[in-house]
Amino acid sequence: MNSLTEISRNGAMKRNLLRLMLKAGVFKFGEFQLKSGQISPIYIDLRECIGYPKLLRLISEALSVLIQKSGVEYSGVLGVPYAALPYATFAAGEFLEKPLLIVRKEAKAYGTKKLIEGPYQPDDQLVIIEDVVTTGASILEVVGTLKAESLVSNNVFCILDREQGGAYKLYEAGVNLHSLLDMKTVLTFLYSVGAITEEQWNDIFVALNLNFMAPLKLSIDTELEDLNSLPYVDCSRTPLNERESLTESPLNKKIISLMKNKKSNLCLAIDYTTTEQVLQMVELAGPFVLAIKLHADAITDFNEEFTKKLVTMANDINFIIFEDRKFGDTGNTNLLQLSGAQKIASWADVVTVHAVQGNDSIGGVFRKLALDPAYRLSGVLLIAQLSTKGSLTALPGYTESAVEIANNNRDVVSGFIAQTRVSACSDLLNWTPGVNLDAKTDSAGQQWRGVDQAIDIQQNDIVIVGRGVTSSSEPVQQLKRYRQIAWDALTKNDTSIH
Ligand code: BMP
Repeated sequence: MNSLTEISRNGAMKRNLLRLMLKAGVFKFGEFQLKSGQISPIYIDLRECIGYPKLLRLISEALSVLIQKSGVEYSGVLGVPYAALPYATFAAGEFLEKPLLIVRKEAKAYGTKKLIEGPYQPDDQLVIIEDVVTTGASILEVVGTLKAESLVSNNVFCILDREQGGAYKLYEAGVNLHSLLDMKTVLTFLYSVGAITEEQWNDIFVALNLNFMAPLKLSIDTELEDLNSLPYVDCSRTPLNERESLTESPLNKKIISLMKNKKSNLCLAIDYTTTEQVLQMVELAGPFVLAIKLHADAITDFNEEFTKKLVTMANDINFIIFEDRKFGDTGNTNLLQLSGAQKIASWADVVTVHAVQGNDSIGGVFRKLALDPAYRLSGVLLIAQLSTKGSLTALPGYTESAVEIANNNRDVVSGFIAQTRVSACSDLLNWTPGVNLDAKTDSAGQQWRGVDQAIDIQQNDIVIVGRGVTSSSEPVQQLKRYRQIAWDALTKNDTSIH
């Protein structure tokens, strides 16, 4: 698949980059004389990028992701002056959190007379950041300077490979070139969005002496450009059978086994306010769902008899009882709430917990009850992202921190409440609210999307549907409809199921 149409953060990042570059005037069209004497109808001026903070940030982030994904080991980031310095500074300081080094063009005639600035020891491995690679000559010069100081630098990360032989020259010298963009990607994008004609495409290939290829028009979906709506991790879904045996959490083993038996990855959110209404709906929904989600504190006549009936039904019809309390206090208060008036830990299989309270309060308290057979509670779902418009869970670093807490507490955290897949660990389940096949928003900040978006594109596992079913005059029909669509989407490429 071409990276320009990839449904992933990587694909979206490239599309965003190219769109912003186009707006910033990076691609200039006209008649430009090249070093070779050829006349080119395009001139790519990456220097324009630093004038646009959003673009500068996005390029630095994309370079950082490229470095992280490469698996290369390194102790510092070297920016090649001058053009690559802003990106290297941003990438090293903000995204990679590694020391920045700079190689001077000429040694100072006074002071330390050093050619390389920044902290280093002999034999340190560095990654090099460059803006554009044409023939590779200037990179090789830098590599030579570093070698003279016993520094190793076999990997260069650049924004654009002009495809003028640079990659091969570097390869011959034992240096790998990793580029965010190459000329063919740039030209395919420009042609696809109508910024260049077929004639210009041909002229550019000739002028730049590129290996010819026929013009390629891709349909580039602007709806997929919101980075936050795409999976945090690029991974294909592991077959359910494999996930069942991988997971060490008894709760997840039960959930996955239920999913397979009932052919359902549907959780119904019953947000009714009386026990009678709730129990009636549970009876209708029980056979079709994997889980019933409640807000016990919204039920005005909540009582112990209700929870007894609920537990009996859950045991008979086989579903998970999910109390969506969203605990978010000190560990001690969580504990009091779990065993307080509503005795949540004694009837709920799983509860939601806000990551905001931090690792210790989550791990300590919930583990204590979840691993104690005296309580029904056997796991928690961490809120990694909320579905509401403007939620602060979208602030940089929040979701990643929630994932880290989950990783530290794998015996008690069974998965996430999120909008998009947030972890590559296939034993952690991604539950997603904000699903409705017939409406987009309510009047209170909720944002809904369809099952295709939630399961296919955003790689979630379990859909949480509320009013799509509970406000319908024909709830059973809706339950059947949601269950079928969600199950088909989850299992369509799962060979362990068919
Ligand atoms: P509905 O489809 O009717 O909007 O219901 C969604 C349910 O999921 C509600 O119970 C809500 O509290 C819950 N929820 C949500 O909508 N978004 C979130 O991010 C987290 C939730 O728990």
